Amino acid sequence: MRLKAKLQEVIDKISAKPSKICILTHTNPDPDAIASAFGLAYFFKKTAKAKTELFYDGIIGRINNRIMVDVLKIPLKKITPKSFEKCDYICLVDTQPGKRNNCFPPDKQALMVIDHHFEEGLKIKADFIDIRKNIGSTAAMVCQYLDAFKIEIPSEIATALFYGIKTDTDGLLRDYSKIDERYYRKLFPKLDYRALHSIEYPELPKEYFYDLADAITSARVFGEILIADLGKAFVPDMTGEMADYFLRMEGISLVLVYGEFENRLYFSLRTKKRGRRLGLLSYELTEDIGSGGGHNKTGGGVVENPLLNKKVFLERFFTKFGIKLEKLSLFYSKI
Ligand SMILES: [Mn+2]
Repeated sequence: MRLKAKLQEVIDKISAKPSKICILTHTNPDPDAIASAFGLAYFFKKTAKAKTELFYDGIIGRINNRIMVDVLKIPLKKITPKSFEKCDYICLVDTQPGKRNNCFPPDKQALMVIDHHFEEGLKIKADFIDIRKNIGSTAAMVCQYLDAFKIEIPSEIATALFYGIKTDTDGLLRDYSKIDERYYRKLFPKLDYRALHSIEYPELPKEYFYDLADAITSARVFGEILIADLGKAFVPDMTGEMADYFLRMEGISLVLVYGEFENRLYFSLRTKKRGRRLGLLSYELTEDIGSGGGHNKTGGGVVENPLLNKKVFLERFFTKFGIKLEKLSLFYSKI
């Protein structure tokens, strides 16, 4: 098997001397990135007896994700300027060197790059590159690695990987592949159901409801499109959370939610329709003013310097869908 042979080369390389392997997620890690880092660390532990450290450089915003790290005891740490010095090798999960959603110096050589996002024209330097854009989650790719070496997956890692696949594919309903489906089913008997429930239905901070109120009062509709402005979001991930929520509104097929956090504008796009290519759209909407990406039915990104660029971003979105400002109406006046 080709994949196994390629993985074996990595294992041989790191086993040659005692080494520390650092695993880096994207800036504000989602469950798929967190689970992939956790699963990959276990892979190294079992195959190479290697020491690992798990890093991110932004914030773990979504309350579910914080609880996930907490209850599954995932040793994910915020990176410091000195962290890379401690690493003999660095792996990136759910992101790639050169993408703006991670802090990895693009000229540096990585050990492994494992991702399922679209990005053209990046020159990646790594011993092992596995980038598959037709797969729904990085977590399912890590499951494949564990499977290739017949490694039994303990409950806390199974729960993390399952939640990673579940959130990235919306429970196998969006942008998923046969591989996601296979491991979603395979992991199911191993789950810690109590932990999973506490991750999926956590207590929510008051700030969550303030943002929810802002989202609802600001929401405007234009045909099947809903746009909401959170003003200042309490965490960047609130845009995704609210976009998922609004997509459940009847008659709505495309949602844009944006909000400011620490002088940057974060946005999320969601659709129910096929073929909208929201990842590519996010990329185009942020050209020269930020960064964006995603998949078919989900997209998102960041706009730098919102004072200057928020208008540019919104105008691009309005132009793309032929939205006229005066035709936007409050969503509740439509019902
Ligand atoms: Mn992912």
